[in-house]
Amino acid sequence: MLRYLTAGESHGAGLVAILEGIPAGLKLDANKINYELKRRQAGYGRGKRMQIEKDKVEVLSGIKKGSTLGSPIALLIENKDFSIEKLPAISCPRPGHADLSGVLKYGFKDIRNVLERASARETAARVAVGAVCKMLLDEFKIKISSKVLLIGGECSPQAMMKRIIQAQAKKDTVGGIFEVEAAGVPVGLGNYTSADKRLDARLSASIMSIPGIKAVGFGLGFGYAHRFGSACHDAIYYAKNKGYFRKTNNAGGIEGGISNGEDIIIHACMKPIATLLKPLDSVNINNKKSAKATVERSDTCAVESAAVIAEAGAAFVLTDALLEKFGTDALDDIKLSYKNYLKKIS
Ligand code: EPS
Repeated sequence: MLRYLTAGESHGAGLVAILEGIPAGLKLDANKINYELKRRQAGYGRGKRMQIEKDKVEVLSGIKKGSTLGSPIALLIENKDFSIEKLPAISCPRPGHADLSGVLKYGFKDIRNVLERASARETAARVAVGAVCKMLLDEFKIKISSKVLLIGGECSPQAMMKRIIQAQAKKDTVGGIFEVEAAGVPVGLGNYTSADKRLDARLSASIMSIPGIKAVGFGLGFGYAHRFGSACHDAIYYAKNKGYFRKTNNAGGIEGGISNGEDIIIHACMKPIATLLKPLDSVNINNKKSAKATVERSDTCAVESAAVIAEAGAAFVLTDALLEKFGTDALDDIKLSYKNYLKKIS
C-alpha cells in the first residue's frame, strides 16, 4: 500500500511529508520535485505570500546515491514566512473557510489555531509527494497534465485573465474549473469489487480534499444527465494493431471503477477563495456581535495552482493502483510484471 502523511502549519517552520511504499530502484531527482513546487506557486491571481516563498524540497530519507531504497521517503519544505508565534489572534470567521466550524469543533478562542493548518499552504507537501509519484509513472510512460478551462464564467485566456483583474479591482476573488488528464494509463487499474477500490472514487477523494474544491466529475460528468444512454456510452472496437479501442471517451477513461485504457479525464470546480479584502458579514466569536470577517493576506484566484495540486493527487492514486496490480518492492520486478501483462492482454 502506498500512503503518505503531511504535517505543517502555514506559518510554522515548514511542511513535511512522509511517503511510504515507493519501490526500490527509482531514480529520484529533487529538481523535478522543485519544478512542480514552482508550478504550484505560479498562476495569475496568486497573492503576496508567493513572492516570499521559494518552495524547495529537501529529501531527508529513503534514498541513497539518488535511488530509492524502498523505505519511507521524508520530504521537507521550509517556510520562509515562519511567524506563527507572532501573528495576532483572529476573532471574526471568514464565511467559506474552516474558521467557524474549526473553532467550535476544537473549542479554540483564536481562529488562527484553525486556519494555520486549514490553509492551502499544506498542498505544497502534497505536490512534493505527487512529484515523486510522477517520476515512477514516467517509467511506465504515464503522463499527467492539467489545464484551466474556465474562470468566473469565462473560457478564453484573455477573458479569464480579465475576470481575475476585475476581481482584484473589486477586492473580490474568483474561482473556476480545471481539467486533469492522465495519458498512457493501462486498462485494469482500480477495481469494481469493493467501494474503496474504485479508481474514480479514489481519484475523486484525492481532488475533493484540495481546499476550495466543490465538485469533481469524470468525462461527461454532469453532462450524462442530458443524454440517452445510446448517446453517451463509448462503443467498443477492435483493431489488430492496437487491440480494443473507443472512438469516444465520454467515460473519462474509467468504467466500473477500473481504468479502461483511454485517457483519464477529470474536471473539478474550485470556489472563489474565502478571504475577501472587502469582507462579508460575520460574528465576533468573543462577544457574539456582528462584525466584518477578518481580512488576511490571500490570493485573488488559485485555480491554476489547484490544477497542479490535483495532478499530484491523481499521480499518487494512479501510482498506488499501479503498484497494487504489478508489485511493490523493486522497480525492475514491477516493470517485468507490467510488460508480461501488456503482452497477455494485447
Ligand atoms: C498559500 C499560502 C497562504 C495563502 C493561500 C495559499 O499564505 P498566507 O496565508 O500567508 O497568505 O496565500 O491560502 C489560502 C488560499 C487559504 O485559504 O488559506 C499557499 O502556499 O498556497
